[in-house]
This record gives sequence, C-alpha cells and structure tokens, in this order.
Amino acid sequence: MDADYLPFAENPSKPVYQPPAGAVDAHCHVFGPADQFPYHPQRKYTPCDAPKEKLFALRNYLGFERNVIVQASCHGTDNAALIDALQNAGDLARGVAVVSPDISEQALDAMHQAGVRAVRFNFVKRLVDSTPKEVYLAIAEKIKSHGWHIVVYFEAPDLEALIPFFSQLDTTIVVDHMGRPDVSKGVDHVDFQRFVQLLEQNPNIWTKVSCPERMTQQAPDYSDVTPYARTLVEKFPDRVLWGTDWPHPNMKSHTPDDGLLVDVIPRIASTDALRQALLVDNPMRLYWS
Ligand code: 0GY
Repeated sequence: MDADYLPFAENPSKPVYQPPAGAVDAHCHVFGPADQFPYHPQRKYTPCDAPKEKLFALRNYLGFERNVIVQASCHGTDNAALIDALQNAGDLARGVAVVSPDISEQALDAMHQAGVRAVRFNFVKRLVDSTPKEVYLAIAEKIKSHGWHIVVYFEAPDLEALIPFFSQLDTTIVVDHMGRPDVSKGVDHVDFQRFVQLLEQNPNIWTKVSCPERMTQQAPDYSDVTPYARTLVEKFPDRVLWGTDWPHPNMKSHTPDDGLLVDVIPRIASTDALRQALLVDNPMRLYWS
C-alpha cells in the first residue's frame, strides 16, 4: 500500500546535542505494518508503515531512553499496533489511545496494564470527522477512575471555540504541538497569545513544544518556530513536553531529519535545568509515576 505523503528519513543525522540520561520522546507514532495491523477504512491518509522496531532503533540512535506513543487517526479506535508496541517496549514506553465511549472497563484495564495513560481527542478537521462534545465528555468520565489524562490536537483558529469545553475537563490536558500556531504571524499575534493566556489561567493544561516541521517556512533550521517553543518552555517549565513526531505523517513539504529536530532542543530550552524538566522530569511525572 502506497503512502500518500513523503516517506520518513531512514537514515537521520546523528544529533550534536545529547539529551540527558532518561530522556523521553513524548510524541511519536507506530503505523502498521499494514499486513499485521491494518489501517482504518475511513482514514484521511494512508501512512508509510512505521513499525515498533524502527521506532525503538531511532530512540536509541537519537540518545533517548523512553517513548510516549500516540495513536494517530489512520488507525482509528483500533489500538492494536500501539498496544503491541507498548508490550514489546518493556517499561520504556507509555501510550495515548483513541477510544469510543462504549469501551468496557475491562478493555480500559487491559490498556492500562499495557502502559496506556491517556486518551487523545483530535479536533483537526483534515484528520477526523467531527465528534460531538458529549461523546468526548463521556470518554473523559470513563477514564477518570484510571487516573488517565487527555491529549488534545487542534489548530490555532479553533482554540477560542474549544476553551469552554476544556474548562469542563477536570483533568490534566496536554495540547499537541503548541496548539499549531501560524508562525508567519509572530508570537505576539492574538491566536498564540490566547494560547499562552489559557495556560496562565488553567494550571491543568500542559503542551508539547514539538512539530516545528509542520509549521515552519524555514526547514531545516526552524528558526521561525523556535520563539514559540522557547516562550512556552520559559513560562511553563513544569508543563512542557518534547517529541520527535516520528514518523511525521502527512508531511508534503520536506522530509524532516530527526537528528536536526533533536538539535533544536538547546535552542528552545537554554539551560540544563529547563532541558532536564522538558525531557525527563515532566514526562516521567505525567506518564511513569
Ligand atoms: C501528528 C500529526 C498529524 C497526524 C495525526 O492523528 C493523526 O493522524 O496526529 C498531522 O497530520 O498533523 O501529531 O503526528
């Protein structure tokens, strides 16, 4: 099956920056392989197979110790590839699943046992059909007793309409990719400032300072994205996570080099203390404690 976007880099460069011991890549995916874990029939894109073995090899090559693997839309609510990866990672991976509200307690228990610690609500219109808020609220209620949190993915223009919904979720919320600002607008633009204010007002909200490859006009330097990430790391040092976003589904502009993405880290987290929080202490607190 052919992917409908650029394949990921099979041989990324070795990063110059070495992450601290115990570093966590807190946003990455596994896809397929399709003959073992088929993609969802109603998916919005067909990915390149990106099996667990390649993810674990990349983790070691880049100098990371652990992964948080996020269920992507192309696998729908079938979390089999994710669970298989978690079960093969020992204690070195945790998962973010996508579930429907009728999932049984038994299935949630089994997922927890495998390492799932969160569910993902995806609001990106090109990736998923819209889901009624009541459905998401029912899922939020179901996961509460498991101590899981909620990962949300949306794009900046949609944030304003989502804020009342987020205030109904009385759990930790992790926002993917800094809320996907349009980086041509500058950090002072109302859209990004709305996101910063949301984090100031709601201490339950965290964010991943990830994914420069999707927002940039300046690959592979990403200097148009780094001011956004740096702002969030400095303002909210205890509520930020970092991830590669490997294998970069849906990339059409360029093929990201994961080594160069790692080399962005010291430019967004300028001290050892900020990097220790971003790469080790924060993800360990959220996913391994
Ligand atoms: C990402 C980004 C994308 C895809 C998904 O669930 C998904 O299919 O998250 C994207 O195309 O922006 O977070 O990896």
